[in-house]
Amino acid sequence: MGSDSEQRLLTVAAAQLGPIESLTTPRADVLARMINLLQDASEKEVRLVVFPELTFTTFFPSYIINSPEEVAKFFEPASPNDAYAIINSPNAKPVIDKATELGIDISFGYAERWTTEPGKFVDYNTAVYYSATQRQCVAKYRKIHLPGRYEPDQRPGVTQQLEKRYFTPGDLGFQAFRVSGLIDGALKSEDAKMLASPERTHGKGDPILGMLICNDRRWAEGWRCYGLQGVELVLEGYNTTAFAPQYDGTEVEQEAEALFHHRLSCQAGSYQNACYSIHAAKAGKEDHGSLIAGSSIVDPNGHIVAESKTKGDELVYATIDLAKCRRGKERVFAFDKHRRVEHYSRILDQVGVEEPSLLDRSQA
Ligand code: CDV
Repeated sequence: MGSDSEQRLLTVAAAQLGPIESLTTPRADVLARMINLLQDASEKEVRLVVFPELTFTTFFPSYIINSPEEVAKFFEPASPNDAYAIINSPNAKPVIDKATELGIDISFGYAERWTTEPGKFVDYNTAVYYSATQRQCVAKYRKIHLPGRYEPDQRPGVTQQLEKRYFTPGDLGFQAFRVSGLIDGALKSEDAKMLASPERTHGKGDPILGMLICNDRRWAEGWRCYGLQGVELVLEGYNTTAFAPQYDGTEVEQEAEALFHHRLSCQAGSYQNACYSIHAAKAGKEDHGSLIAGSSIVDPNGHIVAESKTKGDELVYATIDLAKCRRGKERVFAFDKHRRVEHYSRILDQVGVEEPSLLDRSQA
């Protein structure tokens, strides 16, 4: 007998993008490809589409760009006066308009230039969630675990990863959010007032979502922050290097290993937090190197329910039942019953590794 009797069905998709070849690939080309994927999603009755990290451009942090004017071309302006300016940017608006017309919610990544006062800005690697029914963005996430380095690797022929040069770590934390309009009959706060115990609302309201960006999916800490808010669906876009000549292994070996670690992270994160997750790649050979595919939808038991078959533009979709999150949340990962926070202080107090002291020879 499961506790997941009442279905909460939702058709969702990862919109994998094939390569965006170079720094000068026209945005209009990318927008047209995204619109095609949305059209495809509409024909499949998809309600929510996730696009990759830095959706609109090639993965520019793989390039050494020294001119601030050139760097600025990759960023979208935002400010406290208009935190979601992206939706009116000509660089994104055609996609927003299409999503609104089709009634499909979308999440996508972009480079955000946050200006607090003239001349002062902070650059983030950002994702937003746009609700088609509400005609507005309802959530923003800024990438927290930035990989790579600030100074370029000077060895000839290497694949660069310069996210620490172009972005500041996100400052918004892992804030879960609910989205209306996705699940029929969702319990609302007014209804809950009639219930004796607040826990009886768990798993019955509008879906609880969280966003991660690429490297974040490898870090259990972010997943667990969402898990502790009852997350049911994690959205994640990525650009993951398939091959870098400076590392060991042939192209085939490195790509297989990168895909293995990608799947391992997504499947473990979903299982250990009893949630679904959607993962959208930018894939294939761009000018700076190659990126893995492997866009997928993962269920709360850690199984991949749909996965991309190509390295090109591809819609990976599935109808999921959010009620299936309840079993994990109420049994193995019933956090309120089983977590032992008195032993977890190291996770907050310590950043790097502190090994136990070396042993004496006498202890050999
Ligand atoms: N864009 C990324 O965050 N890429 C990292 C690589 C550099 C490890 C990733 O986790 O896929």
